[in-house]
Order: sequence, then C-alpha cells, then structure tokens
Amino acid sequence: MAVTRAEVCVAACADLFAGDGEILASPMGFVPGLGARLARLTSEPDLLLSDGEAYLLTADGELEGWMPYRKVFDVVAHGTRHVVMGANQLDRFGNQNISAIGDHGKPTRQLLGFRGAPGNTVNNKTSYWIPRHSKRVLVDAVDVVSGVGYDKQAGPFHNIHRVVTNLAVFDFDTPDRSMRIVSVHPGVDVQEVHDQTGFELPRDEPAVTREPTEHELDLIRTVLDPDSKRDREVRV
Ligand code: F8G
Repeated sequence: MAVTRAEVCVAACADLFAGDGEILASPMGFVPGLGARLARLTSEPDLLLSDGEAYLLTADGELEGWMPYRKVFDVVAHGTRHVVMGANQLDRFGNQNISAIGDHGKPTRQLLGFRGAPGNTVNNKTSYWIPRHSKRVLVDAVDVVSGVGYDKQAGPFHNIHRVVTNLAVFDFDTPDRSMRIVSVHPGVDVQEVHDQTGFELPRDEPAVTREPTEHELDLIRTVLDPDSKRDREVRV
C-alpha cells in the first residue's frame, strides 16, 4: 500500500523528538501523539509519554508511571519537556495564537485561551503541528500572542524547534530566526507551500520529507493506529 500523507506527517512528528532522550513528550493532536509513540518505539526509547491526565504510558498504552497534573508543572518549570502544540495562527517568528481572533478589545472569536502556551514556550522545547496549512493559520501577524516567538524577549530556555504541517516541515535556523522550509512532503509542490503561507519564506530548494521506513509503517498501521484515525486529521 502506498505511503499516505498522514503517514509522512507521523514520521515527521517522530523526527521532532530526535535526540531528545529522557524527557517528557507532550504532543497535542492525534498525529503528533502517533509521532511521539513511534519515536519511543524506534529512535527515542527513553522518551516519556503522558496520558495528559495523571499517568505515564508506554507506546503500547501500558502504565509505567504516575504523573498527576501538579507534577507536570514541576516538569514544565524544570524544562525537561518537548511540547508539540497546535495553533489557530502562527507567524514567521513562531508566535502562536490559540487565544482569540480579531481585535483584542473585542475579539470576533474566543478560542482556547492562553492555556500552557506562555510557560511552554518560555521553559520548554516547543514544536507546532498544523494539520491544515493555509494563509488563515500561517499569518503575517498573530492577533494575540499565546506562545512566544523568536522576536520577543523570552529567556534562556526558549526553543521553538520545528513546525510540521500537512504540506511541509519548517525550522527557524535563519539569521533573524524566522521560519524557513526544511522539507516539503512527497507530492507537494513547493509553490503550493508559498501560496498557502501568509508571509514570505526564503526561496531555497528544500529537501523532500522522508517517507517512513517499512518498520515504521508496520508499527503505524498495525500497532499504533490500526483504525487509520490519522486520515481524519490529515485529509489530502
Ligand atoms: C478562526 C481562526 C483563524 C479559528 N482565523 N477564524 C474560527 C479566523 C473558526 C471557528 C472558531 C473556532 C502544560 C500544558 C498545558 C496545560 C498545563 C500543562 C496546555 C499548563 C494543560 C491544560 C492547560 C496548550 C495545548 C494546544 C491546542 C491544540 C488545536 C486545535 C486548534 C483549533 C487550535 C487548531 N485563524 N481559527 N477561527 N493546546 N488544539 O472559523 O469559527 O474560530 O475554530 O502544555 O494546555 O490549560 O494548560 O482550535 O478552533 O496545543 O490544535 O485543534 O479552538 O478547535 O474550531 O478551529 O466555526 O465557530 O464560526 P479550536 P476552531 P466558527 S498547552
């Protein structure tokens, strides 16, 4: 069976955790969750996976530790965590908005609020997952800053690592710490990435995102997501 875009995204999300070692992975969204579990089963066996409530789980869902909410805050403060958040809006410096749309004094949409985003972005390695890459999400300027980007004062542990979308992978390894394309997913024309982004990206020749290995595909299809729920989050 041909490799799907969702499976490429899962592998790209697994690669977010490369080199992280024994830290807490906090993936928000189904595909980043699959990515974290895939990394745990392959490249990052020491990665800790929270159920988002009170426990640490293995990639197969077996209980392996107790981590109630207050302990999550200890880890957030300690910095040994890599969080993958979503975003209603994200700008070129990695400022994220999950709070409100429109004028701050009179927003047109109230969204999730700030949640853990300020503390995460200041204290923890942070990546973003955008399942529907469009100019509505990748914007010139966010309406409210929930997660702090590279053009703000943020302290020594600030580290916006990467952005994975349904079209491409991005990082901020540029002189002014603005976003650039690392790789476009197989079958995506780089022009589509430019057309769907609300700010200028460098016009380099990006690589093609790797496809999952046979072993990874087997894990995704038979162990981690046999019901293909991943296809509901990434519709291509
Ligand atoms: C828009 C736009 C847009 C949306 N432009 N309009 C409209 C114009 C849209 C809809 C309406 C709704 C540490 C930690 C925490 C904790 C602790 C511990 C965190 C501190 C835990 C609990 C806590 C934060 C984690 C995420 C977010 C994951 C997603 C969502 C989404 C969609 C954000 C993408 N650009 N956008 N609209 N959270 N979620 O037309 O209009 O607005 O739109 O880490 O919490 O507190 O802290 O958001 O909105 O990472 O990624 O899926 O709210 O579902 O329904 O799209 O249709 O109603 O007319 P959504 P959506 P309408 S860390």
